[in-house]
Amino acid sequence: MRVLTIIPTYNELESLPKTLGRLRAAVPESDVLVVDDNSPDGTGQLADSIAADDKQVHVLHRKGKEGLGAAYIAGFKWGMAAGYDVLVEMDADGSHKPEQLPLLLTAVKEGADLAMGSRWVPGGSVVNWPLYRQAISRVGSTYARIMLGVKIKDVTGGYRAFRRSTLEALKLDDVESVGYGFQVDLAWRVAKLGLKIVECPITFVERELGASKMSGNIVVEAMINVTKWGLSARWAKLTGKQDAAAKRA
Ligand SMILES: Nc1nc2c(ncn2[C@@H]2O[C@H](COP(=O)(O)OP(=O)(O)O)[C@@H](O)[C@H]2O)c(=O)[nH]1
Ligand SMILES: [Mg+2]
Repeated sequence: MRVLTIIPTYNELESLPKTLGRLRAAVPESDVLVVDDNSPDGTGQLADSIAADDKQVHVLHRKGKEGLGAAYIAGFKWGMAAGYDVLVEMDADGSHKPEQLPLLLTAVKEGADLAMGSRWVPGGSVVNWPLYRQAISRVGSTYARIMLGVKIKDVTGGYRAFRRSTLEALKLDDVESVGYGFQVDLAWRVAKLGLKIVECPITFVERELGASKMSGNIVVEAMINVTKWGLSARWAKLTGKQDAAAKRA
């Protein structure tokens, strides 16, 4: 299995080298793609200098900050074109412990089409995460679970391993959401296709360096989208018609 771990970055100058070092040590067989949105702090250049010394590290430079979703989609396309079998999503800030990546990769090896790191299954946990962030995550996940009828406990989580065929089955060009909405959107699309999703317990550690890019707008966007998708899927069921949202996969 050729594995590519995709790390999106925006101003992660302090965190990125630590996370990359841990990842390369913990899972040396995984290649890495840093997707940088022209970070003003020079993260992109730092990634280039690391890549110059390590042929398993690659960098994709984008013109400007277009959000996490757009960065991942560009990374997925790069990885699929390069022939990887498994594509991993991992934050740059150390919140997703590289040492736990083997859990996700094992789940994929054992048949999962999508393995998701989960804070909210037995064995999962959060460290140093402010209570208000935990509340947003738990309430948001529960709301999405009810609205969309998915069984996933941590549907906004961003530590994931996709089997290549899973991404090939999704219409990636239709995915517009950013931030949490993007993660919910992808998980829902995979669930609707009836593919096998496995949640693996992880320990999510709040970043020690740098600042979060999550904003109120991103949370509101996710809530509005989940409401729209859920209502339109229900409406389609009631009227017996397939609506645009229900057809999307
Ligand atoms: N390329 C890119 N990366 C982003 C963008 N927004 C966030 N990220 C990265 O996405 C990951 C998660 O973001 P973070 O701010 O830690 O979100 P939080 O953990 O929910 O507070 C980090 O690696 C960020 O650098 C973006 O617009 N473009
Ligand atoms: Mg973070």
